[in-house]
Amino acid sequence: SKVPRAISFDQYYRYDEINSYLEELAAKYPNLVTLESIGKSYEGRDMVVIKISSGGSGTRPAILIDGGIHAREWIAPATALYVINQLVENNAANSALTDAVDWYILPVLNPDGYEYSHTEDRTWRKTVSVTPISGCPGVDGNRNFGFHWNEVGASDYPCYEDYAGEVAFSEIEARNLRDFALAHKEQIKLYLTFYSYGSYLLYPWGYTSELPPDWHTLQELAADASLAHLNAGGDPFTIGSSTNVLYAAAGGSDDYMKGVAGIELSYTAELTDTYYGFQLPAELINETVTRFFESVRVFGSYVKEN
Ligand code: ING
Repeated sequence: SKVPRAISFDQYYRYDEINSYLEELAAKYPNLVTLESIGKSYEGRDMVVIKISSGGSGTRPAILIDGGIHAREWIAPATALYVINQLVENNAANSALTDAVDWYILPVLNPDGYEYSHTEDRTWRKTVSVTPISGCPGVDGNRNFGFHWNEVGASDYPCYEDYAGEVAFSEIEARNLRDFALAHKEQIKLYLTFYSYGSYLLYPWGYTSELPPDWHTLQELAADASLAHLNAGGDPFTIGSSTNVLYAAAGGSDDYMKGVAGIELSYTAELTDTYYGFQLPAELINETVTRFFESVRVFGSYVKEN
């Protein structure tokens, strides 16, 4: 697989290039980085979680980040990759974020779909698994998690973009993330999943308009993260529960992490912008990811201090 000459944030990378970069980091920073395959995707690609930990033998509070469950939302893996880059290769400046907190980052949760969106169809959203209707492959990964699955905002029809799947966790990618999260649920204090677009910071629930009992904490932390983004030159985020500020949709990973895995702080970040939509030009990656890293800092500090 190709190794990028040096990682940069003025281009989008293919799946192999992303994994090569992670391998390069593991080789170069063995005291900070370990890689774990959490299983294979439908088409057999390894799903690689990078663990960034400066010590503590797995006893420190941790943050779980993923991106790219929706294939076409390319800025999501790019942002996850930038977080990795800053925590590892710029650790001297960011050591406060890794001296007491561990980070588990899965930059591409739907690698088959991500590749398909590069090679076949730039607008592809779903996984690529076979469904009961030939000619309509793929399940919406963010409708496939097993908590109030398929109750609202999802479709039973395989040809639709928000197809929930035949059963909850029909998709191996969702199962792999579930199993990883459940195995580390005591340690993980905050879950952050990257999407585009529209500049939202969303918290549960997506399955109901009712708010979780700790919504105030979720709201305030998101407001702090949004302020940091604004101060870095970014848009303000619209903040609220998914149902109340965007739309109702059950089966999302954020609802599952809070509702089943017990990770109280669970967020969906709909990254910038609103003009280009999914096809954010590569020239805008750098400002998008550097601004959002300021929000990540806020989440990291909170986990460290609480
Ligand atoms: N966004 C999310 C989606 O899966 C979302 C937003 C998540 C809505 C959870 C409700 C619940 O539809 C994108 N960009 O697809």
